[in-house]
Amino acid sequence: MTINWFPGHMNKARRELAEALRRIDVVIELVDARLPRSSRNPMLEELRGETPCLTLLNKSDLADPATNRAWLEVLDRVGDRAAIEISADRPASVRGVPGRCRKLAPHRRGPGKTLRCIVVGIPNVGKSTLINTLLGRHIARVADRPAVTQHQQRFHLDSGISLADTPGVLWPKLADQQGAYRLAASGAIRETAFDVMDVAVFAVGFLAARYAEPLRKRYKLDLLASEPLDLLESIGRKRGFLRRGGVVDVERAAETLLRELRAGELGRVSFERPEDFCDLQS
Ligand SMILES: Nc1nc2c(ncn2[C@@H]2O[C@H](COP(=O)(O)OP(=O)(O)OP(=O)(O)O)[C@@H](O)[C@H]2O)c(=O)[nH]1
Ligand SMILES: [Mg+2]
Repeated sequence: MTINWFPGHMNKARRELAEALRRIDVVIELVDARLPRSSRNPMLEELRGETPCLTLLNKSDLADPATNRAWLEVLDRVGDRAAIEISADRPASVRGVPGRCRKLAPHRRGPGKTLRCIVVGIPNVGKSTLINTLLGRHIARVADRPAVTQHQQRFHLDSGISLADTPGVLWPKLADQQGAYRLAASGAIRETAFDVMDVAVFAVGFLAARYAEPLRKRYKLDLLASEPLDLLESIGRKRGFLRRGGVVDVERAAETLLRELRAGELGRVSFERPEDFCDLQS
């Protein structure tokens, strides 16, 4: 699959991120709980140097709870970072974020000192939503599509913390094609940059392998065909997506599957588990 990863503003965002990281006390890294590895920006480690990092598994409401726990265990093992799971529908899960940031930068405690934090992450992962929850107001612009925030913007919390919202950044090369498919299936990449059919074929094949029962139930399928394209065709047939002559509209089935998967209508789905990565085995 070829994905046009790096439109002009993404390039600019990378430069801005590198620049912004120089005056920062704590990096708040948002990853998508459904794909914590593939949604993590590999450039961040290189760019942040020794600045401590709080990793937040966001959209945890859409991911498998047991898999969320498994990821937190893995992420907790890594040196100067802390990790917690959060979701926008549970503001209480977000409340601990300022305290965690303070803990990571004890030298910035004291009267008159502002803790400077930056929120980074891939497009559409929920950075602006997190900032709004922390502020208790809808100030940062939010929408369910990638590349909504176009410029860095700084906000102040009452508790002496400043937060910078940043545009989502994807990286130019992706070594792992599976990762690219997961990102596209999760909604991190603009639909104009990939082939919907390709990604839906990946997604339905993945669901048949790991979430067969929810897939069967959602689309009222008796048996799951072994070929992903046949699966999409049975979904289209069940939904009555027929073209003239009774031919199934497989494209419409593909779009429907991706939309419903992203909205959580197939239940809580994690696209990757720690055991899928050999370097994460303990
Ligand atoms: N289910 C779920 N949806 C969320 C969560 N957090 C954010 N969203 C939704 O995800 C979409 C993107 O949220 P934004 O806050 O605009 O994401 P962003 O990271 O700022 O995106 P860019 O500015 O485009 O990089 C919106 O539809 C949010 O409502 C969450 O915890 N769970
Ligand atoms: Mg945003």
